Amino acid sequence: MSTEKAVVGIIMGSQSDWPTMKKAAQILADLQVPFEARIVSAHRTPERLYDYAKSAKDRGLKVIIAGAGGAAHLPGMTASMTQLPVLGVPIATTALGGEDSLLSIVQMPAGVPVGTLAIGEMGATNAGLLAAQILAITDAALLKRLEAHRAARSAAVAESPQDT
Ligand code: RP5
Repeated sequence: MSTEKAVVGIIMGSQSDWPTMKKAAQILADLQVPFEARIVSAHRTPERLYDYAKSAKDRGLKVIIAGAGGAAHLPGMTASMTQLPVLGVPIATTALGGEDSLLSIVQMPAGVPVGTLAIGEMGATNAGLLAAQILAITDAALLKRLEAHRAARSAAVAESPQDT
């Protein structure tokens, strides 16, 4: 993890969310975006959530990525206490496959937005990329790294399928 001051905060409701949320961390590390990762539970550590959301902007964070599963209140509650953009990642669940997480996060009533990504690792990766794209609006060097990342992915696509 970078020792530079974090500009992206990755928060998650449980240690069990980390295997998913570490995809967001990985893409941010690849793009050299300083981030921090914390466990902050809306229902188990509500005071930690309050302190985190209220202090985030003053501590220098610019975007928050929040992952949670089940009745996933963490992204919405975080968004209610900060003006920083909050990107929500629905964690896949065993009971309902993550549709519970998705609907809990995406159906925010008008007025307090959460930018909701796909369920699971795809969503976590894209949350990392989207956070970087938001930061790249005012960071030309980061924009170049994003362009290189996308170009490398394009270059990796073969023109014709091969037998494996
Ligand atoms: C949510 O409950 C967490 O975000 C996690 O996805 C889910 C299950 O948590 P654990 O029981 O694994 O701690 O708060």
